[in-house]
Amino acid sequence: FIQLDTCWPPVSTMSVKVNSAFASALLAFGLLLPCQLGLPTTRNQGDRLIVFVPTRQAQLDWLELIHSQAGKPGEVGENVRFWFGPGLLNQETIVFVPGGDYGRLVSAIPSSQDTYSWWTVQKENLGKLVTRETRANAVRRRSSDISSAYRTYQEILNFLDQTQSTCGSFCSVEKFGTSYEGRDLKLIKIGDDLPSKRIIWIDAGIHAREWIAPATALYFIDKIVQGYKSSDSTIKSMLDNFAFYIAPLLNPDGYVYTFTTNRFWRKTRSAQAGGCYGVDPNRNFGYHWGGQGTSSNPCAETFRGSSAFSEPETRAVRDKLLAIRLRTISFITMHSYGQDWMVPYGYAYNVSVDNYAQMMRPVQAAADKLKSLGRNYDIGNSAVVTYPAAGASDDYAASIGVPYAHTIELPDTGQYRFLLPQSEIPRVGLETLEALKVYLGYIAAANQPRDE
Ligand code: 0X9
Ligand code: ZN
Repeated sequence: FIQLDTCWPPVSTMSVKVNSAFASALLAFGLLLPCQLGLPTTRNQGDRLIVFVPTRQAQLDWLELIHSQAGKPGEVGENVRFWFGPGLLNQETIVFVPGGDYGRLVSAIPSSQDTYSWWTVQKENLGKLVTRETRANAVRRRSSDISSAYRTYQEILNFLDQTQSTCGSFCSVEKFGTSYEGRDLKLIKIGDDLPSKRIIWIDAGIHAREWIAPATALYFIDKIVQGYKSSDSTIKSMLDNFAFYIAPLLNPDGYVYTFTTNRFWRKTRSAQAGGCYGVDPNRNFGYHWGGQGTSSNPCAETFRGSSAFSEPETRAVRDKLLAIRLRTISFITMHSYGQDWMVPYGYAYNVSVDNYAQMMRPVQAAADKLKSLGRNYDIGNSAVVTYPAAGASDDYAASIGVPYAHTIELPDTGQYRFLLPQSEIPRVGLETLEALKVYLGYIAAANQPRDE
């Protein structure tokens, strides 16, 4: 099975349009490159995941040093990517190390003065796992059920259009912006879009590699529209109370890049100084922009951008939100992973929204529901539950007066991380929708437009 960095021949020059079943067979036998199907190429051979648990300040300092070296030519940390941390003493720091950088990094790790090691390799070869995911996805994506596979950007657009064409005046798709590379930012409105209807905003895919999030948003759209058509009583009452604005893919450029080039890409794809690409869109919103948990280094995973709202993707969300601000009762942004349902503010420790207790009531109910379905979620202030991170969209929504604002970190808690098997989509979709129903039941009472 040959591994190439680019598709060859390019898809556009392939004269016959391949039948997808036939293509899957070719793919399974290694005769067709995954990228020719618009799927991720087999990269990441030898890439590893290392888990560090610093128990001493010197170890934490060293992790900070490596973290600061992102993109710096010749430095040990040049190509190392921090998936979590560095945070506090005794907290896990999860580090992605490309195969070619592993030896250099390992010889630089300060040795532990303890009898046990302070780091372990958790995944020996991410390439093997990415290849496995790619093949599985190629086989199952033929199903017309939207939730049978992780969908491509184009499939997501097609699904939105198809949904709109079957639901009449009851839903409508709106383009609310354009990404840096020129892709559509779309949302679907479901339910009567009357000025008197409070809006539930749900978005996903602001971070490119968190594939379960857009998949869950698509599951919601599918089930809410189906439920309406079949007169499902719970869905009907949800739609009596609220209009849903669901934007399943806020960062299409990054998402496409995770299919074609780098499965673990997080940011947008805008060109930055020093030859690096992308801004962390969840550090680019204009509330305490540039604060804790953000980086000024364009090569870092948490690069905040050159200014607040420097990115077209975050500007589009801001402008849409400002336009519907007074009608919006809840803002929910879906990410992965971690199984957390969080409440602002998260720009620092020890800051909170005034109505924290009120916001936590439906969240507690949602977490109880998830628990009854066998899934444990952590709930609470986002800085406490994860880490301080300024310039995130949940904080921004709360700052403009949206009464409920949450980041949800979908499954899992660290077994598969971003590579959650697609066979999990229906379960995650179902349990999250059940939790959302309970959550919405609690806030339906506050169903009056704000007058400001
Ligand atoms: O770091 C983030 O942007 C989110 N976690 S993720 O692993 N999906 O990247 C958490 C954001 C939580 N919200 C705030 N800290 N405001
Ligand atoms: Zn995320």
